[in-house]
Amino acid sequence: MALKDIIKYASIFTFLLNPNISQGADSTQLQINPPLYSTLLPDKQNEISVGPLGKGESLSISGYGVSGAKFEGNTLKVITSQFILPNYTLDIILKPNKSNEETKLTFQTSGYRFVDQKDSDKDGLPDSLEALIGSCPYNKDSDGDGLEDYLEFCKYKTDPTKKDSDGDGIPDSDWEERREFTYTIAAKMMLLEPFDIETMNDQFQDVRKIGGKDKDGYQLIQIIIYPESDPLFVPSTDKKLDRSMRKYLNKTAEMNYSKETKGEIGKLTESQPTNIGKICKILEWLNGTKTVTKHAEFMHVAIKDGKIEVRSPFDDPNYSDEEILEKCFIGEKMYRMKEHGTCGSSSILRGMLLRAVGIPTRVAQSVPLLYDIAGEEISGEITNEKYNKALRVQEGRSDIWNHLYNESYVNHHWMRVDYTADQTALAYKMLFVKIISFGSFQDTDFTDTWKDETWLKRRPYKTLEVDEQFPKHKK
Ligand SMILES: [Ca+2]
Ligand SMILES: [Ca+2]
Ligand SMILES: [Ca+2]
Ligand SMILES: [Ca+2]
Repeated sequence: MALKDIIKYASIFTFLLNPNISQGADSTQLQINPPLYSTLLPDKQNEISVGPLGKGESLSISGYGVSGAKFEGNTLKVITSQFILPNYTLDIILKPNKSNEETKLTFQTSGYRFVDQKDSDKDGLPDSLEALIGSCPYNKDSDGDGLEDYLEFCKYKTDPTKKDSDGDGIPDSDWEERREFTYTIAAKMMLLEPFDIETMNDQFQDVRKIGGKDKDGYQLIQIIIYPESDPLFVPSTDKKLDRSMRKYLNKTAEMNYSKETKGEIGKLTESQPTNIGKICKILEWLNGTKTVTKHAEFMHVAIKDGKIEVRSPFDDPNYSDEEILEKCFIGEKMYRMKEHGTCGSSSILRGMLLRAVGIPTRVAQSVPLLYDIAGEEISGEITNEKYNKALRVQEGRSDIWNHLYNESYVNHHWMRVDYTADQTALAYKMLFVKIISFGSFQDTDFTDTWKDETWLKRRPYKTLEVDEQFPKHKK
């Protein structure tokens, strides 16, 4: 295959692909940014058709978040593992045969493809996509049924142009009715504070309180999880911020950063014009940092009046409390040392870095939907093979199990950013229930209810009942 052919065919898709081509001795490296709207979905096969390939030629693919790739005929199937959508940079390595046989190569990815990014009503769906699905580009809720076009399209899979998608007389907005077009898991959970119904309602969850506080302080919550939700995030160069988001750029006691750090991170991300490009760059940087096994967990530490207080001492005799705090809880220090502790600590460092480049970011706390503790009874079960494997994998575990991550505000929606390390498999399937999102540990004190010594006696969360529902209608 001749290099000119690659350039020629790749450039056909310049509105979707941004090829940078370099030629090595025996391979041609074609670096593409997957098309803006081609969402590469975690744990799904993302197809990129390449070819036809010449005899003896082969292609391989690698990139951040790519966990595997294989060819079927002329289709390259890419499997991605990280829940960061959708702007991966993939390196496609083409090994041409030596016979100079002419081969044409085209790149096309599955998903949505659009030329422009204009989003007149700022609902997260670009005008061109709204034209395609028939919704109004100047109205966030085209059919006036109370569900935004964006959520009907990405989460509920109902028709954004009909108040009553299945014509049975019950509007789409009905709490149960909106579950009929996609697979959902319903659960009843008991939660201790802190939790927050407002931030619990997001692109993967519908949540409401169904009871008051019982004598032990638990409140009963009903939650519907939409694990098949495919949020759409359009990479944007727009720097204008929704006013209410400014507080998620603030420096805090833990997400602090110096002028110098801001400058360095700015440099690191300056090659990326879009917000999602910057997020990817920062995640790549974080991948290169070290995880330390110290213990400054959020349940030991609180922030009062901007001062970090250690509520229960850390258990490492080799380090002072102050040193452990610096390694695990203070953004600027972690950045300088290129170190961080567990997920809570990573969420501080990641949050700090994203804020430093002007992307509003907060921290989210989540808990497993099901927890395997001997003798604990939960009514109902999950038969969906895709999800039941992800449940109860923590067999025998009796310590506090939870996961913190970040959410960044991108194109008028909060986007869940990165699920790290061993939690990935569980968390990206959304079978962790998000219980609260917050701008700083100053606003949310976990130390009263999340003490590990009282864990088995007084767990902060407990699932009583689960119930799944497969879609009743095909879209
Ligand atoms: Ca729109
Ligand atoms: Ca609607
Ligand atoms: Ca509708
Ligand atoms: Ca209906």
